[in-house]
Amino acid sequence: MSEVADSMPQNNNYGANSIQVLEGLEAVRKRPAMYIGDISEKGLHHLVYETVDNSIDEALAGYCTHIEVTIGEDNSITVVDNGRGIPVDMHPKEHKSALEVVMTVLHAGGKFDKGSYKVSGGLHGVGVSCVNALSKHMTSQVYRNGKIYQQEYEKGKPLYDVKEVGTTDKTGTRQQFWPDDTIFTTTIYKYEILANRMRELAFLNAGITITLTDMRPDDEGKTRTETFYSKDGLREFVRYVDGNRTHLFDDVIYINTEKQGTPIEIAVMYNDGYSENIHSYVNNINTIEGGTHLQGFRMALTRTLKKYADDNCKRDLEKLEKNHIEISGEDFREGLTAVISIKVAEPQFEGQTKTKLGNSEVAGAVQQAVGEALANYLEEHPTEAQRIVGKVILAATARVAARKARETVQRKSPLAGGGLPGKLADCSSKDPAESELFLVEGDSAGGSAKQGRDRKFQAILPLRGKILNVEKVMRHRVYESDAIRDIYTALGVSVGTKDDPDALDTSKLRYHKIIIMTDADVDGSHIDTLIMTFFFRFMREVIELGYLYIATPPLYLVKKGNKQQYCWTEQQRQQAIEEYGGNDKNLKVQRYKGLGEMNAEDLWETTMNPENRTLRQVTIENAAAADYIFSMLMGDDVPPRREFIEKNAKYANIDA
Ligand code: 0RA
Repeated sequence: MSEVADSMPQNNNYGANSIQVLEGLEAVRKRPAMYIGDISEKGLHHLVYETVDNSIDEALAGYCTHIEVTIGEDNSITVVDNGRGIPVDMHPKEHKSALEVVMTVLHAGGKFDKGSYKVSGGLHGVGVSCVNALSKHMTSQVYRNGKIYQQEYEKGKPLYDVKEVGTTDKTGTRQQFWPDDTIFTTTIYKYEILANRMRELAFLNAGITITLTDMRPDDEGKTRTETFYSKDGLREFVRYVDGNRTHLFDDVIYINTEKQGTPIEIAVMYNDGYSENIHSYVNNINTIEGGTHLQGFRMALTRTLKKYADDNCKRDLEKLEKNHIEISGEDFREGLTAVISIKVAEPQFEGQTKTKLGNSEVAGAVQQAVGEALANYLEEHPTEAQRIVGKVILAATARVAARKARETVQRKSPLAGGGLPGKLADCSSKDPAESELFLVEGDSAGGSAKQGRDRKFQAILPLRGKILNVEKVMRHRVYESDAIRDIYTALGVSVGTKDDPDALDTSKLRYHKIIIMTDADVDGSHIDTLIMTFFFRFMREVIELGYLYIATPPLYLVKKGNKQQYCWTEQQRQQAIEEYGGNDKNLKVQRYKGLGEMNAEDLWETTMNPENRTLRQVTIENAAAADYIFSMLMGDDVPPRREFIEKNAKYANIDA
């Protein structure tokens, strides 16, 4: 994308000019998804990140300490910082105020500041002019030179030249925008989504204070404010995400250095769990698909720990050898939680969601940094080093035991060799794109679902009772669980992680909609969570591809004579009662206690029929926040779980 305004002369040649014309803000409004990812809730929140990122850049340059984000009562967003203020003087080439150029020209963000390179930036790094283009109204104010300057825009077009509107003794920038509801499918901001990102930004950029305020009154008429500030940065971040787990030792292994011009910051903790949780960032962007920085980290971890064990733990290794157990890379990462944050001047983002770092030079830089720092740590902390090695040996032993268990289970299974589980009522279609698998709580609801479904594209797998809590058991228990084996054999894949020989091959998935269908009660919600935890820890790609859903069965049936209505909320129930002339004894309100109480036809009409049903798609807004929440919901510590459930019950249709 080039830095050219949308007012280039029109001509009929398909030359450079024509292409550049398309790069104006009109192009952003024509194809918004190309610039901000999508036009749904995700893209809507992206507007805030894009705006805040400019202030973060100003902070990283050393000129800004406070950023205030406010959700207005009218769902506008205001971002105020105390930086130097965007320059307002005339831009030599454009003959416009620099502020106007920043606000109306694509990619003009860091153009005036030659001293520092722009390291922050939203996922798409498109600049605040995109936010402007996608807002029905935007107001920019700059506090600078003792004056307040202002310009307003509609759909990215200035309403007047930059003007002075007052005086001030402060410096900084204030941006307020109202997202365009003709572009976005929703313009209602979610506090939690913004809070998770602001918390993350505060951890990633130690020393910056970010406040988030929601002016929309809640049920009790109250507004809400939180301040995010981290003195210790990643050290605090890793303690926070791993806070619900029990640690091998209390230390955070911390690295903060620069190698080959790449600033590298890493914090590591070891817990007594079985999963690997690495959260990696490049220029404050969560690289969920990993990349070269992660490669370098893993390589250094494996090599350094291996060398330490070879030099210091000969006896233990001999024992392993006797039992024909070889340590593999993943054994070094069991129970490891890490946050990796690096800054790259010209990042190359690859992969399906453009969140995989491709710069090859980064692997070596990170490997060197981690290799040196970790070797030092191990030498200086023999007790902690012993605990890590002990854990690695246990992991290797358990992994070999798990493989044996799985092989035994597969041999025992009459369906070994690609067969499908006996409980599965499969669909006739073989096209994954149109096929749906319902994971149904209980055999009786499973029966109704089998009768009610459209067998052409809907398959049913009944699950008896609660599935295993994978957060709390060793891998082999996961492989041995009947219900979990039924799920992955029905899906046509095997359980695994990225480096595992049984890595998930998503091209083999037999269904592209996997729909969890449980009762609308506490047990049902618990089963939803257990199944989501399984997918999050063992088949995260299924969620990332958008294949996991939750069905929403109705809560009530309101009936009078031959009229009836299904209701999903208390409000709908009241409305239906009113419509039918109020509560006389001829009126019947049935509360569905479970799916089993619905007959096959009702279940089809309300919950399974694509024409009528509402599916909730399971998404990962923020991987670090999800890690924290899953480990908390499934962990041992009761008080935080109770608090979370009490706070969120009203969103979840749970009646306890
Ligand atoms: C370039 C130069 C200067 C400030 C900024 C950019 C700037 C941009 C934004 C966007 C949001 N908040 C911001 N704060 C500052 C100042 C150059 C100078 O004063 O010499």
